[in-house]
Amino acid sequence: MAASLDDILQSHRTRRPVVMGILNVTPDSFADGGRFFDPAAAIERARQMAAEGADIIDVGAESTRPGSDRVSPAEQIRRLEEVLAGVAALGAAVSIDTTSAWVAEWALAAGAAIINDISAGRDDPAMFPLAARAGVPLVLMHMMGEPKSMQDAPRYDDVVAQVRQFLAGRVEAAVAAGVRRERCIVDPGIGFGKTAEHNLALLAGVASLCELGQPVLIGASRKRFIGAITGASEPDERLAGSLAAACAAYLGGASIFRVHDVAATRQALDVLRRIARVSPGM
Ligand code: HH2
Repeated sequence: MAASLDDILQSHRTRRPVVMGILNVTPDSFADGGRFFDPAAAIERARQMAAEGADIIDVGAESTRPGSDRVSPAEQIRRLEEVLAGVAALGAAVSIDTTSAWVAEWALAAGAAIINDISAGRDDPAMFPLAARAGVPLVLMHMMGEPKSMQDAPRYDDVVAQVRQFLAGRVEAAVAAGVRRERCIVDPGIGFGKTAEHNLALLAGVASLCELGQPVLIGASRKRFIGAITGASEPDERLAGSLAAACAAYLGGASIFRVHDVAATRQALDVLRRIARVSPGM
């Protein structure tokens, strides 16, 4: 059974691993760009991920890979039009990966139930009021700079402390705008304005992010730092490294995982959860 929205928002307490499958309706995402641009292929891919145990299908129509250009809200809606309702009918909750309140509002009306905003409400001042009005879970992600330029020599004094402080501030800003605190999910934004060392520090420092008291989401799947460490140059060669990152983050307290490989992640985290249950020290 896919997790309910309540299960998702309680996952940091229950330790239920929540798997969010990635569906990019884009011609250019780094790992699967173009493969699911066709609406029928996109819905079929979502159906497969739901069957493999995805609790959430994260649908995005704008690639945010390093160096990417922005996609207008109207074009995002055009790409999503023939896909979203079909995906929402599958049983898993749908999250809409956008920084535009207009796109998010359209997607919620078409069946989405979660907003995934990688700008954490900074791109569009209408996003927090929308999330408050709609009463939906809201993912707030850390990003240094913006996708076009974020990998140009990012620098931090203490990446974990700075990301934590940023996320705490965005939760307070969302709450001030009327979003209920228990509906805020935080995400350190692996790969968004971070070197490989920064990403590793954040994965090792998940426990500190969990102290904010919100569910923590981690999106490390197939990302470039795994290639930098292992030499796996193609994104689809990075499954084992992606699983290691998800497992490490789970042990640190993260409970929601945005991934390309749903079946493998589901299996790894379900086994890890059972081991953790019989091992009080884990
Ligand atoms: N990463 C990407 C997109 N959206 N959302 C959250 N909350 N956390 C993430 O880490 C995250 C995200 C990366 O996007 P892109 O480069 O388009 O590729 P893909 O969607 O295949 O991961």
